[in-house]
Amino acid sequence: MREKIKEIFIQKRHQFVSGEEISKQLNISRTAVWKHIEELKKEGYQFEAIRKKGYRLLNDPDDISKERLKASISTKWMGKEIIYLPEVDSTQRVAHELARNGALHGTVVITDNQTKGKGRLGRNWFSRKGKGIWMSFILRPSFPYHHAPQITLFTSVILANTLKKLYKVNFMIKWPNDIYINGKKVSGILTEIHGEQDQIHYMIIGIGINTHQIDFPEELKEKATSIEKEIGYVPKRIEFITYFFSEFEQEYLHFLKDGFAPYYKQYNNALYGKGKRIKLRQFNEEIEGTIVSIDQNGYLILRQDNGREEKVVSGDIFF
Ligand code: BT5
Repeated sequence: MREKIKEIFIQKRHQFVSGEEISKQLNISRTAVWKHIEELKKEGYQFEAIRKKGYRLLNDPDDISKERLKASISTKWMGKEIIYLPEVDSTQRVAHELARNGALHGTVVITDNQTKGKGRLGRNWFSRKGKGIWMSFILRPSFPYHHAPQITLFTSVILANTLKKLYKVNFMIKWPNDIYINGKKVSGILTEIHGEQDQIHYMIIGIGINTHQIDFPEELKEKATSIEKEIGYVPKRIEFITYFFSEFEQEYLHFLKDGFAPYYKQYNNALYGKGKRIKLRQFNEEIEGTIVSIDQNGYLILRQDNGREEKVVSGDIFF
């Protein structure tokens, strides 16, 4: 209900809307309308209230409701179908459920508050209410299973390009799936695939981006940052999402046609930790070496102490 009230105010921005009008339109009592408005104020909405005229919305909070997203996005398939949930455990879970039930390629699940965000390998993703972009989208690609890891790398390039274009800051990519700025993580990507050896039924790409967080929990303080913290002003989530969807849709066509090769140079230019000595953890194994680059397939090339170069398909890097 609160979402609907929000939309009435957003649509009639700069005009007064009376409590009576809303109560009639939504078939709820005027006391209920008043209570919702009080709650909206707590979310950052500011109203001017004049007796007999009603309420007028004064500010433009960084809202990502479905109507707002729909009005802003002009892509053909990416985000054409949007499921906005004010709160959810994990957008990944919902996207899997939708995909199993036949949801379309490009369907997006997005939330303002994720209570049990997932990282890779069972790790947690911290997603505070209103402080980031927490979304998952469904892809139904025609390429074979073994190309799937490249889509994560491709998505990292599109994300880094979006951040660079909108905020003029140099974002780095930590192989394979993290976006870094000034040595701290600002975004992570989680790709999950459902399919068989030679065929992908669907993929879910989950993206978490810290847009507004200023304070992080103790365990993340040293390693996480947000766009706002880095650029010094409040970014608009809707602007980011709109730009990212349009870039992703456009570039995805090239990716389908030419694969990862056209993007690997951009990835290498942004590769975090090039020339640094690292430990790479893969399952229960650890390899040490120096990061050289990534190759056209998206494999990480590590130089070992004996001078041999090793290609790595997956794993976690520790500096
Ligand atoms: C990732 O995992 O980086 C993938 C994160 C994907 C999150 C999105 S949000 C929308 C969608 N729905 C979900 O449920 N998930 C996806 P990984 O590489 O495993 O990194 C996880 C690690 O990053 C954690 O163990 C923490 O150390 C750190 N971390 C957790 N939350 C963070 C945050 N908000 N910012 C920066 N680092 C964080």
